[in-house]
Amino acid sequence: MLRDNLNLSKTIFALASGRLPAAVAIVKMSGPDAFLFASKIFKPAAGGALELKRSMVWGTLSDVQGSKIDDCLTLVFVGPNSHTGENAIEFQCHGSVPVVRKLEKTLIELGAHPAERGEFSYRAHLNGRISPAEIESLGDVFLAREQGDLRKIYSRKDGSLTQKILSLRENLIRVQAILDTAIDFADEYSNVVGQARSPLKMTIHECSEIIQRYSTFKNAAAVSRLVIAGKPNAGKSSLFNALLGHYRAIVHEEAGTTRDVIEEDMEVGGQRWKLVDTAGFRESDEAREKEGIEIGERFLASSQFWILVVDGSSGITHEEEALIEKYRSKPHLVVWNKKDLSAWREPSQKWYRSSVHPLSAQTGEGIVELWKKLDLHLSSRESPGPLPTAVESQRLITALESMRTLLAALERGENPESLSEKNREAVRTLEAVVGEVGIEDVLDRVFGEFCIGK
Ligand SMILES: Nc1nc2c(ncn2[C@@H]2O[C@H](COP(=O)(O)OP(=O)(O)OP(=O)(O)O)[C@@H](O)[C@H]2O)c(=O)[nH]1
Ligand SMILES: [Mg+2]
Repeated sequence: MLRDNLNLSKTIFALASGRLPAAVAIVKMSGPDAFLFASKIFKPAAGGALELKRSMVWGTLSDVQGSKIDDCLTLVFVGPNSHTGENAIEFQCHGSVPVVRKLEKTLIELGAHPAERGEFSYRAHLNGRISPAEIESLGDVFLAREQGDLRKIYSRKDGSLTQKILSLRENLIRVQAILDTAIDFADEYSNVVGQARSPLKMTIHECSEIIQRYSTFKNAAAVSRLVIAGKPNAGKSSLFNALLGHYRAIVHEEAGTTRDVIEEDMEVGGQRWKLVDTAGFRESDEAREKEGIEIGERFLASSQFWILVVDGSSGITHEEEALIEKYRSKPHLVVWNKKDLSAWREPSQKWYRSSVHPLSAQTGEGIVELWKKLDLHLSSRESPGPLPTAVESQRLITALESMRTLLAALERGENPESLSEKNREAVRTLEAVVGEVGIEDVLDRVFGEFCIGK
């Protein structure tokens, strides 16, 4: 555990950049001897020695025996004005496995220690450079899976969760007033206490929703599906490829090319979606193709959004009209494909009502506009409301438990004094949700999940 091993007199290092090999590797070092160690193995190309001043210097890295490791850019940060608050060095060398291994071996020989997960950030906290709440948000930035997550994390600062918690607290204060009345008017007990049930249940429901929001964020709720459907040869696979921007699904002039379902991740409206290419809908005797079509329709039934691709050069069929009718209530767009062909005709007026989009999946004409429409349609999927942090969500679980205890006691018909005490406890736990975050709160959760080098 980080806390037990922490020793600020040690100088630590870690590879802070991604997996090797890579164009560039960044090896960070921080601690009282960081500058000393760097000056022993790095020689500036311009001559002289490395200086202890905020700088970026090009030069050569060598091991302790003087044999060259790499040409490298060295960044010098002087404490306390550095990320960790200590003297810190960044070696930006070539992202080659032997270069980085040799550099790490050299740093160990000099007396530096490999950093633990989150140790740089922990030192930054101890040196007053970063608060536990900031560390926690930083942890969530690494957990984020889609661009929309970043917006939720960065907008926490607007205080909307605090506002929400305060309004829920108001509900409990109302419950308190009701319970206090019940103490004073014992003969009206059941009538008065009954009035507490509704605001309490509402508060419980809203707390559960906020908690759910964090667990959905952290555990990446099932990704929504955008299914492309249509009759064989309409150009579904061509559209699938055009949307993904590369050739993934096999496109062929022979109808029935796609036999099963192909899925790829894509991001629309700041969120992750699974784009699904299905086999064309039609009656088929061929067992294998039939299976593909059925799977396709199952996917369509469970999708959150779907696109019907119509071959605009031959027009819409009764089967396709029936499909729109069947899944009309599910959000969708109709793509009027093959606009590049001379046989292509504008859809008849009635189809405009269901958001028809003309394009050519083959030439790409109209794809950008389709993206814009999808962005518009799909970005409103988000559940509204602020995203709590892990600590807030944990504290909300405690508050929820105390509210549920109160509700159970209320249903059992406990005496109003005892209910009143339980409600006071619920108010306290709810107020604690937005209380200050201490380092102990984030220690296990954040540092355990941080990358080495962060
Ligand atoms: N001219 C033209 N041809 C297109 C367009 N889109 C698709 N095609 C052609 O239409 C044929 C069928 O395209 P696919 O994308 O395989 O159609 P599909 O709907 O996936 O077909 P199945 O998988 O068989 O159900 C291919 O020859 C494509 O090149 C388009 O916008 N313009
Ligand atoms: Mg296909």
